[in-house]
Amino acid sequence: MAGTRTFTMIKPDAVRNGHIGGILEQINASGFKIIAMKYTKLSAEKAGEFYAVHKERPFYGELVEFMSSGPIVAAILEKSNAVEDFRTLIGATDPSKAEAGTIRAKYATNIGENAVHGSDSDENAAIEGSFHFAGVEIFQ
Ligand code: FUP
Repeated sequence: MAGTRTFTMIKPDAVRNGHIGGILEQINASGFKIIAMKYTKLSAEKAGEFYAVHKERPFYGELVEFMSSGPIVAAILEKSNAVEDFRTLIGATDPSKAEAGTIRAKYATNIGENAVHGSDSDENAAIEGSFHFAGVEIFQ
């Protein structure tokens, strides 16, 4: 059975461009409940750790630099079929290929600065949620 939680970050480009409110509104309107949330900033070291799976990719250095370039909003979201439904809501990694109306189509800058993160599996949703939040910071 698909899990009920996913993890998201509103990335530094979307925060800089004033889209926190618009993105959270769309997340809520799509039936996701926020059960943990914080406005924070990743150090380069923490960003590197979060994206360690991409370490060998050519864009890793830029990704780490970008993700530590300014504040982000991190959140755990709850909904049935959370991971898949949230990835549908955010759209393709490359915003030029994202469906019209998706969060990335509306708010992303380019493939590297693509406004939001969404976990790609239930397992990663749990790992990424614990990366940012202690159990006492999650409220159901
Ligand atoms: P997604 O699951 O849609 O966030 O995409 P990936 O896990 O494949 O990529 C994670 C992040 O790496 C993206 F959000 C942005 C960055 N990236 C690039 O900069 N260039 C690429 O070609 C692919 C990903």
